[in-house]
Amino acid sequence: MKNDNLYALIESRLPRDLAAPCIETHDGLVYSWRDLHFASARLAGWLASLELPRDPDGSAARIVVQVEKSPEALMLYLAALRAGLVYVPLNTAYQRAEVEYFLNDARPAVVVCTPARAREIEPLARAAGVQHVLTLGERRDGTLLGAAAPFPDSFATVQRGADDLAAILYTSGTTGRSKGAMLTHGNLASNALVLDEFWGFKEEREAGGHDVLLHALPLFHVHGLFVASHAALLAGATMLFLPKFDVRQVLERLPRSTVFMGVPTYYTRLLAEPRFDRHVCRNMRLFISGSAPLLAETFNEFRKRTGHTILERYGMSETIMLVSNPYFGTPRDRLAGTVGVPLPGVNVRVVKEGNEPCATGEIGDVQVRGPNVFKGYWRMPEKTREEFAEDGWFKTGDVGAFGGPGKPDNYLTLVGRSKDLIISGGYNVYPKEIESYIDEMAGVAESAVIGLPHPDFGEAVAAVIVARHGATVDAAQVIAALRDKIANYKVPKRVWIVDELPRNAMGKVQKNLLRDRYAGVFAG
Ligand code: MLC
Repeated sequence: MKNDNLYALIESRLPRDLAAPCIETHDGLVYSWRDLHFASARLAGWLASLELPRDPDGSAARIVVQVEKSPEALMLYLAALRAGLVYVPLNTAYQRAEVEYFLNDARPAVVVCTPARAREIEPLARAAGVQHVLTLGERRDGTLLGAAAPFPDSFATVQRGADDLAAILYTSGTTGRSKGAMLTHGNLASNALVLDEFWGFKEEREAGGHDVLLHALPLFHVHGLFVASHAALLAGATMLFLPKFDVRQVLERLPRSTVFMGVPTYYTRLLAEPRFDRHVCRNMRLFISGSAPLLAETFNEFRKRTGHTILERYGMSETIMLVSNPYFGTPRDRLAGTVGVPLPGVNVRVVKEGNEPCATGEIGDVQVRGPNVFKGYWRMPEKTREEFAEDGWFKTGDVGAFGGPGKPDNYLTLVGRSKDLIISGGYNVYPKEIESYIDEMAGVAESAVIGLPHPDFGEAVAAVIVARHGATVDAAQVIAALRDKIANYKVPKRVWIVDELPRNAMGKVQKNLLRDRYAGVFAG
């Protein structure tokens, strides 16, 4: 019987020479494919030995992981797949209250956190009923690897169907409550296979080439974990692992690399570096950008400086990748300002009221259907129903058009969002969540959180606050209080205290006026 477990696919693609380098770390350690396969087997063996029962509703046990990036973190993800558990990665920037929410929502059986935060996280995990709490540090420290050490370096990957859950990714929502997007083995495998061909990994391999992926993204979101790592794992490519994006380290490694993936901030930071030029990029075949809109200015400057044309693509936690500019064809087929064409097997439509299709060039809501589309939000059936159209298409929340002046009819351009969402340095921030924390603070009557243009992060979070009658609110204190509660990238970089918020005739806060008023504050 065919095993649809994603790891079965990865295993089938392991290079014949298992001694070949799979991951090279920033400090010069080299992990072979054998290391990856064997270590993930030991970890899977340990996970299986825990004999974690399914929930009464049939859900497989969850493992929540909040650790820094390391090869072992990737091995742990692969081990969770192999053991048939549901992997739930958390951004390391999440603060206590955020982690507490995720633990109570995901109800995991196992939690792995950093040694540095064990004292803080373990009590939260125990309070959420978690029996197994282990730690994993960036330098193979912590309790996890010791627990797995006695287990054999082979493990028969657990049988899973395409529709079985592989991961839950938390995405914050318009209501301020984060939702867990449930991704199946089938979602992940189908997307990885499509990208293997669409982005030329297969062609490169078949032509006898060897891709080297410079991996500078975090390992807890779709971009770094699913798109970048899966691409390399299926391609047998070597990954040069950086713990985080660092211009100097990227410049040092680019001459040895063939593929790089990043958010637009990575590209603007590289362009700010005079040493970044054609020579540094001499072995590169592909630069991919995603997670946030790439400015045409960055696209053009990059082409001028390096001779390479950035390939912009479009994805999200709920759908992994859905649309991409082409790899094959001429670089001129990659169009600045568009996210490209629907990926093979993925259906994308732009609709207006009543799900009526829009004409070419007409702006409407972007919806998607296909094997990449997630199964729904973890234990939120109503939310899931709301986010799907009656005929089963997923409403992305993005607004855009196919075609239009000067663009081929099958190219999608995104022009906005129907949801109130800020994307800062490639991270999604929902204003409602931040507003709910601010509105709870003493002396605050109400607040409006907005995204403002920012030269480094694309957009930055800012807040406009009205104090209660007779109360004073201090902007610096608001920022300091938020730092303890929410991930650092969500904390407003500027806070203004005003007498009132602009409202329209319906009483709705006019955030567009606030965005106009403060538009230039981060400029330059
Ligand atoms: C860090 N800071 C940010 C920030 N990242 N502020 C706003 N937005 C961000 N994204 C702030 C911190 O709060 C801190 O402020 C200061 O910058 C330094 O922190 P740092 O951690 O040292 O920053 P740095 O390493 O420079 O990080 C910036 C970054 C990082 C751009 C390299 O944010 C990053 O790697 N982003 C990628 C996100 C990503 O992977 N997205 C993919 C999501 S998947 P202070 O005041 O405390 O000093 C997805 C789907 C898809 O969206 O399609 O891909």
